[in-house]
Amino acid sequence: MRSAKLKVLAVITLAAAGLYSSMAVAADKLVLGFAQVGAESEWRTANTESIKSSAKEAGVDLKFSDAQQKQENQIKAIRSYIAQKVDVIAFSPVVESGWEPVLREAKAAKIPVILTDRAVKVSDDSLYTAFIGSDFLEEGRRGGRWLQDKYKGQQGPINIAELQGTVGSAPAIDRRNGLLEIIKNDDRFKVIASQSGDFTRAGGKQVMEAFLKAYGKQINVVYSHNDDMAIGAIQAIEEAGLKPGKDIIIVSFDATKGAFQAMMAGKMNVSVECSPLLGPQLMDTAKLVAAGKSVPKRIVTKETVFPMETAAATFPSRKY
Ligand code: GZL
Repeated sequence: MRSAKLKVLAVITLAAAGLYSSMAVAADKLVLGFAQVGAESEWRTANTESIKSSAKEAGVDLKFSDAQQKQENQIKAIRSYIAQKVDVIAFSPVVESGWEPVLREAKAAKIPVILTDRAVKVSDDSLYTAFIGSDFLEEGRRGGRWLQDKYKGQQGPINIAELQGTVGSAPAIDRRNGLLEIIKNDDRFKVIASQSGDFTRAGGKQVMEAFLKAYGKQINVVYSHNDDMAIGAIQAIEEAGLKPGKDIIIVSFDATKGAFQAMMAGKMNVSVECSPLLGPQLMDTAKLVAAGKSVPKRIVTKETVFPMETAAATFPSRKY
């Protein structure tokens, strides 16, 4: 009887020890709550993949949500991470404004917040610990400089139809401002139309159809804030019997696989790189922040410009 009781006691002790050690292991795992914008573009899909695969590789317990491009859904997700008492919160803000209340709640709960991809406009930048992402203003300047080189020595007018990204989002605001900064002193260039296609292919096609109806062959250049809208616009241009990349020059952003395929087909002239592969930097930064280490407030991703002429040679090495 005694030995049986001893055996039971031993089993319970071992099990408890086992449970404890697994809890201890679980307790060691960083818990990161990530509120993603949505799944609106090829870029976003690659960004989500980078975050999920990097979390796995880094041994991070990732809680992930997709807001379908709605700010209220992102705020809800952040609130749920606060309630779950995660170690770190990270998100890609769908628009720049409207984040102060929920960021104050995270601060009150002593949960650090890391921004990835897009920035926020807040009165107190202690509400977030770090921002990992591209310099969209410089991306816009790169698009403007490419246009200046393309039209070097040529007469105007050079009429630009602009496909804007999500209204109020940092990439849409800054890719526009970067272009305007470069062309403001070159009166050959004129933005004759500008409308949001919300970063989606369907949105880009729909807006381009309207532009073609209103301006037709007056349009010399499409300046699209991302490849998905540019690919939608390319479809609309072809359906109108015009040749994208020749009759209408296509300037785009992201440098996704879709852009390389369009450039290799001669239908897109340039894509300014905007890397979605932010996962590894996010995991490294989250671990440092959770360990109470200091991290740079601003971590800028390194990027370049891909013209159609080099697309075929570059494509095999592309990761997204
Ligand atoms: C840019 C990112 C943008 C991409 C779009 O960092 O926020 O959102 O350019 C995506 O393709 O939808």
